[in-house]
Amino acid sequence: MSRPDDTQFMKMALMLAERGLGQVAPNPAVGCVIVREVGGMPRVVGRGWTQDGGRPHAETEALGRACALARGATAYVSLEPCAHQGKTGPCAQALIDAGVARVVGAVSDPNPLVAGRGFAMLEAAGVAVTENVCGDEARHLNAGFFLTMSEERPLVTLKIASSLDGRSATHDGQSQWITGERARNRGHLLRATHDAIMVGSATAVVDDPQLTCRLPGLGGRSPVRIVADGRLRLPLTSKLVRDARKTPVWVLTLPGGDDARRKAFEDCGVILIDVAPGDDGLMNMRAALEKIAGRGVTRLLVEGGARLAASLMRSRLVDRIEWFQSPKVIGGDGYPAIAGLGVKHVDNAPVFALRELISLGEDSLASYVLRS
Ligand code: AOF
Ligand code: ZN
Repeated sequence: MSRPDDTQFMKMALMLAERGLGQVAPNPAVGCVIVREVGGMPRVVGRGWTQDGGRPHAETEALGRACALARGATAYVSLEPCAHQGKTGPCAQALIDAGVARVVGAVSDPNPLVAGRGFAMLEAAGVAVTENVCGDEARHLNAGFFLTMSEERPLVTLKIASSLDGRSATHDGQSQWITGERARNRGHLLRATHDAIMVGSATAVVDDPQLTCRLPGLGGRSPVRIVADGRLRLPLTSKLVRDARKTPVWVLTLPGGDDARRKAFEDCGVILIDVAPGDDGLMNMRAALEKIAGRGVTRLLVEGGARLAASLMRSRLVDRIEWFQSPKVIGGDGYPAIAGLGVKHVDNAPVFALRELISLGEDSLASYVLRS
């Protein structure tokens, strides 16, 4: 049975969990808050979240802070505590050993090693368990982990920066800067909370981007950079290739091609990942995402360009859109943010639901999720 304070403390656990996004893959980002009554009032006696690289788990961290105060307390966990033996013992057992009286969980862990066993272990030891508190929020937060478990692909978030009329560049290709500094900084924050960033080869060739997180203090949080480049058009002199040894670069490419060119990329530290073509001879995006997930990516940020965005959209592989919009109007002779989708009937167009809308100076950021 849930109690009045449960939602409030679970929200706290979710906020802690969020700190791990982009840092913990392939693990989920989990938060844990341990609460006990002190003088008739609930008091937080331990907080923890999944640490960089995915270990220690959130519960270990929180129990370590609470020490003896965990006895008789309630633990709020944003994901079912694990039941398997990893580098350390199961978190469910650690909660039992610490004498926790009640565990409130947001959502069960889809990992087949856990999948209900964590809650069952707790109940078998006499710990009271309340499930499904803030379940939707917890699933939203760890959608990347859930998708890798259920569909063997990462969560795909498309980032777009466009004019008011959805153009990402003028007719002669000029795109710097459509949105202002605050929007660009926010874009860097998005990078930090994803495991990898992907761009198409045209964007990589034309813009020569670095695709790193350059926010003060978050420089170490740059994710893997991925270029979808079927024909290996990326110049060896590009910024991406030049510092591939510092921040990893993966190039998704069609099998075959020039061996010497492949070797030249590999000599620069670039990881080449072969992706089979679809019926149209182009890279099969579903297969590409499976390869990326197989290497541990749960949250993928796609930063353009228009054709990569369209091919993912056509394959129904875009889960979320982060749309930065400036108040400038470029007009129909500019480049569209998303290339043609071949939608004939409006009823067949992909539909997204607005989740959040914020102002960033004179620009706006609208966050959408795919409407299922
Ligand atoms: C928890 N708390 O903070 C996390 C959990 O490779 P391992 O041994 O670290 O286990 C990874 C699995 O543990 C992961 O797939 C997921 O099922 C669970 N993650 N569990 O109790 C945590 N991150
Ligand atoms: Zn655990």
